[in-house]
Amino acid sequence: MSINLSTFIATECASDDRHPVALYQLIHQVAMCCRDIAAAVDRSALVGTTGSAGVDNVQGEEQKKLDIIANDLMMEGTQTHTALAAVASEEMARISRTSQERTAGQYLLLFDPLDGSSNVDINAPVGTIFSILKCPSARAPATEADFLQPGSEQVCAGYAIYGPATMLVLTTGDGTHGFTLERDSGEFVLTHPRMSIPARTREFAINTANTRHWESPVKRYVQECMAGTNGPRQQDFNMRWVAAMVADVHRILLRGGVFLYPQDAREVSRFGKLRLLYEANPMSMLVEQAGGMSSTGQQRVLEIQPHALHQRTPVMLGSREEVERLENYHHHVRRPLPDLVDALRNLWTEY
Ligand code: AFP
Repeated sequence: MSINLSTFIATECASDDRHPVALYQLIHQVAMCCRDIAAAVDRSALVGTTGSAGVDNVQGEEQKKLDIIANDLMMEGTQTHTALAAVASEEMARISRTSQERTAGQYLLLFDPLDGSSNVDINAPVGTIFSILKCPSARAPATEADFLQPGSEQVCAGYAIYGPATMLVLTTGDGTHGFTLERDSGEFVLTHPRMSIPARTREFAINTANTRHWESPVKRYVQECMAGTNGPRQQDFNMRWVAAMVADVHRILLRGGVFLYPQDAREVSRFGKLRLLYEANPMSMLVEQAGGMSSTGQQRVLEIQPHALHQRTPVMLGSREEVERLENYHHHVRRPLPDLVDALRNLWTEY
């Protein structure tokens, strides 16, 4: 008998005394928003919502029409949820409060409404990434500072992938579980319980056009993979790059591999491309809950103390043995002026 998301949630509620029912209701509501976004993506070519919106978002990146539509759907679907204190999105400069009169125990929701949105125009996979935190300041309106918690504090992380099938993958700290949307009934059905990433892999994902800008440990790792049977790894590797983190991480959850978006010498003040709070943290929790690892090369991603809502971070995640190898390569290289780098990191408050 198939288990749908509502049944799964009811069972989790009954057996899990770590989280109140309100959290599971919120997760269900986020899932419904993802279902609406899937429908919007599905019909985009028919109703003229592909392509650029002609404006930049708060990060100075070009917004697609569907970035705005997906953000609106998430906001409309969650704004009135009583368990929610405030929301933060890649597409919004500041947080949005959902309730001024709060009681303790409410939640904060963060999301990237449409990850990999440039893929929409070529009918390739895109997705929504989300993270839920407890709101620490009880009985007062939520502030941006409330969101600046390490990823290890997440009570739920997940993503929806809009590919040949729409899937929802989530964790509340007890394994990573995948649900597939049954289009006729509109139900998410549990198809991938307790996903598990193999510790070993022969597949890596990185944008190799940036090779010349990487730090030496990443160059070394990729060069060794590319040397194949003739190199120190003594085996051939495959390279994959979908240009949407959701899709690359989804592949890794299903068959292993490693995904890298490292520090880039061009963006010294930005410490990587991907956003810590609503991209790297949720993906890291999902990967760890599936037995994988996630690191910056220097430290576990989930232990980074955030200092800004839209801060970026280097990410290396996936099969355990490969991420351990990457960490070893980083530890063998002395970081230039580490104090200055850390000071810059702390000073960089906005992006
Ligand atoms: P967009 O959402 O702006 O398309 O960016 C997607 C993304 O942040 C992430 O999902 C990909 O892994 C990465 O960018 C792809 O970056 P490249 O432009 O280097 O391929």
